[in-house]
Amino acid sequence: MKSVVTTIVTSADAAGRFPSSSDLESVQGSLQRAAARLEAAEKLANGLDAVAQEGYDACIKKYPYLNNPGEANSSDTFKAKCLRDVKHYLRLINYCLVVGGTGPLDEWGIAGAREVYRTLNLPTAPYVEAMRHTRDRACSPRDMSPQALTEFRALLDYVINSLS
Ligand SMILES: CCC1=C(C)/C(=C/C2=NC(=C\c3[nH]c(/C=C4\NC(=O)[C@H](C)[C@H]4CC)c(C)c3CCC(=O)O)/C(CCC(=O)O)=C2C)NC1=O
Repeated sequence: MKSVVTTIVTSADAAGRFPSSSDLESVQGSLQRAAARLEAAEKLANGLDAVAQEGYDACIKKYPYLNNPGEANSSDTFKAKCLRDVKHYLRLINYCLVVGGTGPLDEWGIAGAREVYRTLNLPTAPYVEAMRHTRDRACSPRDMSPQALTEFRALLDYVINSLS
């Protein structure tokens, strides 16, 4: 799985050189933020179901037409898949917090996602809204420390930007 460490070592290796001092600085920066990321991962994991449900509810509230006949939230199966998808993104964010890189999101949640959603006729704006709601709703110190919240929000923003 890709992490900041594997990414840097692999690219230095591919170029046939040792990691440069700026490479090492970025590894060091990532390790310094590791405690905050792990805190965010733990808090998110504890609340994952509730956080996903809230994000899902917020996106359907913003786009109620999705409940109309034939639309993507119109049956129990579709509703369950939508909630599951929101949960998938939060879980991928959780993995990213643990590894310290965007690899899991890139590989499983972003690369090729647009094509899949286009083929299934699923709009991406509701996904973005679920992530935006989660980002704006999360707060410190209620949910996590300020540093942990910064790490969590950065990954939510990453998904928002990638699917917008
Ligand atoms: C781990 C990463 C991962 C992701 C992200 C993922 C997404 C994903 N969502 C899917 C379906 C789906 N996703 C939704 C979702 C929604 N309905 C709405 O109203 C909203 C627009 C949206 C929720 C925000 C729906 C309705 C389907 C079924 C569409 C269909 O069968 O026509 C499918 C097609 C396969 C299936 O039906 O399960 C994939 C691949 N799968 C993965 O493995």
